Amino acid sequence: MAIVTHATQPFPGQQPGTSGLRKKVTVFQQPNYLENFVQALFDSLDGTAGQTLVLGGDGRFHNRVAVQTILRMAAAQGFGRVLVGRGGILSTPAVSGVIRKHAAYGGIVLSASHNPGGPDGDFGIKYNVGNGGPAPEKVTEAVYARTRTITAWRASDAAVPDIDRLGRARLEQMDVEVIDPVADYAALMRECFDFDAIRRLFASGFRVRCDAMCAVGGPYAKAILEGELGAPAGTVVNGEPLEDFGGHHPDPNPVNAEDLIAKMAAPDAPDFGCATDGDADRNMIVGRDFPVAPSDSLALLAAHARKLPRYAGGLAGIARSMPTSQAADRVAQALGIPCHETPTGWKFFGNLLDAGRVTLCGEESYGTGSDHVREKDGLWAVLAWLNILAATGSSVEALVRAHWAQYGRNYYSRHDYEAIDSARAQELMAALRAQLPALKGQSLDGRVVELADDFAYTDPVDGSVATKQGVRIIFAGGSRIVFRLSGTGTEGATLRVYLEKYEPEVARQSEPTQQALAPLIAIAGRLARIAEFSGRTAPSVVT
Ligand code: VG1
Ligand code: CO
Repeated sequence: MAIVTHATQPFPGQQPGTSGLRKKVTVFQQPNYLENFVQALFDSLDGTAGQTLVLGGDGRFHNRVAVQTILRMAAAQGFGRVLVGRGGILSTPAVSGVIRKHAAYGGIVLSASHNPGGPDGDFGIKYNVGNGGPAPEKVTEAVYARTRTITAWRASDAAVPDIDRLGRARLEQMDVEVIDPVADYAALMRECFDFDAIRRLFASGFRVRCDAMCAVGGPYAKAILEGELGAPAGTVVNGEPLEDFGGHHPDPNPVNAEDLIAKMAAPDAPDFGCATDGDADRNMIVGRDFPVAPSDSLALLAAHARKLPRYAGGLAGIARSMPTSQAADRVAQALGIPCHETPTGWKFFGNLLDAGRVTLCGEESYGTGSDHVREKDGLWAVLAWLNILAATGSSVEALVRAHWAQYGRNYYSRHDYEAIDSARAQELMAALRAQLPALKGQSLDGRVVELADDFAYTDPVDGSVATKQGVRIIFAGGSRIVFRLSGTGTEGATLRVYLEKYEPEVARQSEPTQQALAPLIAIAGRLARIAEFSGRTAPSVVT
């Protein structure tokens, strides 16, 4: 068998976004498309000879084809070993954990995460570095630069070993080790949480509905919740990963997980509801008729972290993405620890975690995690909640309301205008930016603008700078409006408008969220001329 060099030509637009390269499946199916990107990645890595690579994906359509191709290319690149999840399956947090546990060089995650799948859906590829986290921008930029000059890719022409059977085989000089996708991850969860306490909670009759959205979280949730923790069979629903996610949008928010929201609002609702996304790094937590805002979830986990074995010694710090609400900041302040504000995307948390500056991280987009891996982790968040509920004997709603009473409530919502015209979206942002210098000190509907800028971030560890990370308008008293364009969509542009209002008074903490935020929503629409630029009179998704 031989290593064969295939001539190719660059494809435009192979630029990784917020989290890897995401395109329609049909784009990835073009000859050389995936190969070019993977070769560009390999070309920009140093010293891969003899090293270990981790490989797996969320099982969406095209996953298997891509795994086979990448195995052949990794053999040509001279990797010593590839650890591949059985059936090509590994959740994003599991990849991160496996890279760390086995001191791998890095890993490749095949997923477009929360984007829909299937032949007409999306596919994606993401590279994680040796700390287990998403490649920082200097790596993704080097890969993108290479995709623009690439002329050839290399692969073994040998048959790829069976990836459905655990064990070790050879491909050229490389070992292909097919691993149980769940084992290492489950071991890590046992170190983080008090499994006995959660077992007792289930034994007491506590009922959970865990919706894996026909995505990769299913096998993990089944093995851990039903297998280890004694939750009754049927606790995990939609637990088989399907290539098209059953035609659903595997994004755990109240809009896409409406079935879970309905079940949790029914008279016989379980005590706790949760959902995970396509690659199982996101989570949604729902109490009885009580969805928890992700920003609140981060703040609450931080406030109760000492009840969780891994975090019993306290937290070094917290980090949240800029658009995430400031609820966590208040907890950090009370704990006397720093709270870092980073651009959107988990890659910006990596340095802070590696440097030991933060222990918990979170994003408003249903992402929460900690220093146990370098990705957000859906099932980790679910288990953290269950552990806290077991330790406090409280309901979800009671816990959240007690949190608000102590720290105040940050009313929060995100409005998405999806698949709008890209050029018009750019114009909208440009027009907003042009207004920024004049906004400071102005009063908008009686609210004084304290700060108006385009968020820029200097990484405190390596000094790298990220600019244009979102327009933010901060009012006296802490209310905020943030505007940014999505970096994960595959159709036109998506405008995200993030709205936040702080309310310290318990008596005023029970208003419907959209009502509480209505004055800010009106200001946002007017300032950004959303209807005019987007051609829409209402957002397509409100979370
Ligand atoms: C979105 C979210 C962001 C998240 C990213 C990847 O990015 O807003 O918080 O990190 O998705 O999540 P954007 O650029 O579309 O706003 V995952 O679960 O899709 O990889
Ligand atoms: Co995801």
